[in-house]
This record gives sequence, C-alpha cells and structure tokens, in this order.
Amino acid sequence: MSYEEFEKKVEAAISALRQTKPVKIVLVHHDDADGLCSAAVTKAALEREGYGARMFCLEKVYPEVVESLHQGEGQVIFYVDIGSSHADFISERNSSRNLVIILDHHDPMPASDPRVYDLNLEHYGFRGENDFSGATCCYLFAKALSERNKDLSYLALVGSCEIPSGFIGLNKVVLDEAVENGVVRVEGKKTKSVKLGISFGNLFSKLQILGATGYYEGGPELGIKACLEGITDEIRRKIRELEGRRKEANKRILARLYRERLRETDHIQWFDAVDVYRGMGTKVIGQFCSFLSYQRRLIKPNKYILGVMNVQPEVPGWGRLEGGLAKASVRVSRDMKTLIDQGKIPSAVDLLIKASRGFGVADGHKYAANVVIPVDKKEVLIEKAEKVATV
Ligand SMILES: [Mn+2]
Repeated sequence: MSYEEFEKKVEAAISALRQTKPVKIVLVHHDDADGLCSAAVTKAALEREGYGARMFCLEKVYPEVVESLHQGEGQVIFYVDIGSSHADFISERNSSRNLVIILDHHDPMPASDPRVYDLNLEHYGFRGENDFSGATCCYLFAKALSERNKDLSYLALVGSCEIPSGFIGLNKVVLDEAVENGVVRVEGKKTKSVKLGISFGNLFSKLQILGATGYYEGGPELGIKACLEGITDEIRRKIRELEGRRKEANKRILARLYRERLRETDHIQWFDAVDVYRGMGTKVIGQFCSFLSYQRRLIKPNKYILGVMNVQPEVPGWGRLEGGLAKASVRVSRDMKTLIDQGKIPSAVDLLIKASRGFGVADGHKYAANVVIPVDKKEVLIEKAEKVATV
C-alpha cells in the first residue's frame, strides 16, 4: 500500500461527498490539541466548499453516542482524530445509511461498510505514532479537496506536536512545503504560523487546556476558533481561568496523596480523585498521572500508576449517558518503559484492555492508556489489572 493508493481512496471519498445531496454534515472530533486542529482544518475546508458542519466534540467513542448518531439517514459524518479504532463498530451501526469519512491516526480496526471511508494513513504503510497526526490526515484530505487549503498546513503541524519524534515522515514533507509556501517560518528552535504569529508549541499547549479542561464549557469551540483566528483576549482570559482551576484541583489531590499515599497492590499504585475534577474534561486525570510519574518521592518506579475519576454523565451537544461512569488512566515510570519495550511486562494499553474486558472501553498506547468503566467497577478493575500484571 502506498501514498498513491491513499490519494485514490481520498478521491473516491470526495466524489461520494460531492454526490450526496442535500448535505447535512456532522463533524465528530477528539478533545485534545490534535483533535481541535483536525476539526479546524476540516471545518474550514468544508466551509470553503460551501458546506456547513455541526461540530461535535467527543472525549471518547461512547457506543451509545455512535449508535444514536448513525440511526439517522443520508447524513455525512466525519470522524477526525478519533474513530479508526472503532471503525468496525461504526460500520456495523452505520450499515450504509450515511456516508462516513474517518481522518485519523490511531490504530485502525477494519471497516466492513463500503460507505465508511477510513482514510487513516496507517492503512497505507505510514505510522500514526511517528509519521503523521490526525490533523496531518485532515490536512491531506483538505488539500485534495482544493489546493487553496494549503494555507492550513500549519494546523497539521501544530496537531503533530503530540508526536514525540518531531516532524518526520509525512510531517516532514508537510513542513518543508509549508516553509516553501511561506505559511510557516522557522525561527531558531521555534516554528511559527506566519498568519497567527504564534509558535506551534505555544498554540499546542493552549489548545490542550481549552479542549481537555474546558470540555464542558465551550473550550473546544474556542480552541477551533483559536486555530483559525489566533488567541483573542476572550480566549486568553478563558485559558487563564481554566488553568487556575485545574492547578487548584491538582494541588488538592497532591496534598492528599502526600498525606495518605497511593493505595497499592503488588504491581499497581492507585488513587481515586472522585469528584475533585468536577466540571473539567476527563483528560485531566491522565495529565495528572503523567505529572505523578516524575514525582519520585511519591511513586514507586516499579508499579503502574493508575488514577481514577468520576465522569460527568453529560456529553455536550448530545445528552446524558446512561449509568454512572468513571475513567481510569495509566502511566508508567521511565524504568517500566524499558521493561515494556523488552516485552517483560504488559504495556499500559494491554493492561487496561485485558483488565476491563466485558465492562470497559479502553484505548491508548504502550506507556499511556485509559478506560471508561461503570462507576461501581473501580475495585474490580484494580483487582483484574493486578491479575493481568502478574505474569
Ligand atoms: Mn491525535
């Protein structure tokens, strides 16, 4: 499979899009910085073609949300920076009722519905954890829609800041072209959007706060606006407020953990934040666990770090989820990363997939993963994870 094959599939998806009339578009996107950049590129590109899209930000592919979304008929549903890992389930629920276009870089599952176009470049020999982000995939689609969308290339690269290896593979190609076209400027160690005058790193970290911490209060919409128009005073104020609240919550938990320590099994150290992060998106628990993984006075380097928090049942723009939910995030220390690489212990995502089989929706990578479970299954998850970790 090659880039040419990808281009062919993109062309097929675009002609299917152009044949759909009248067009009612729903754009489902992830809540992190890459998800917001993905949404911004796709939204702008569609608007330039005269299409309007209803934006819908999801922290996670909740089966009941997907089900209700695909019950409709004759719509066009985009999934950006989300969706590939559930393309099998999406196909099943869609059963050719709607045109579905997925632009993502997470590990894909096969799509069985011919009207589901999964344009994830992993299908064409590229690596979603190194060569391209969700936003890169969206940008390449946008460029195929129209050459004038080349001015959006900076967003592909801002979204790609979540990739630790820097701009390599497809991203390097996008970067070189963006510099050549004057869309992006490299100034010493910083790379900037010429139009917005903001560095990639700076915009990226602001988007992470808006999407994750601000999930329940319009943060994602503001983030998409920031992607296209820059950081306005209104957005700056919102970020400051969100940051303040998250810091306060983190401080409360940290103080509690120093007082009470984490709870432990043989292979896992864990804590329950319960409702300390109420009002904030669930990504904050993962961000806090990452921070914890460096706190050597608090954590043991040889045990998985697991944090749990309660999930608010509302999905903004959709409705209420059934039953109480909790989210658990896992992170590992540097020492454990080595053991994972050597195959001596289960990866973070393997641990959670196995531990939550039958009651949870898990995803993630080798060193970082999360799962959403019924709120009364917290202890069961820990017990099962302990068993999985005992190899
Ligand atoms: Mn992403």
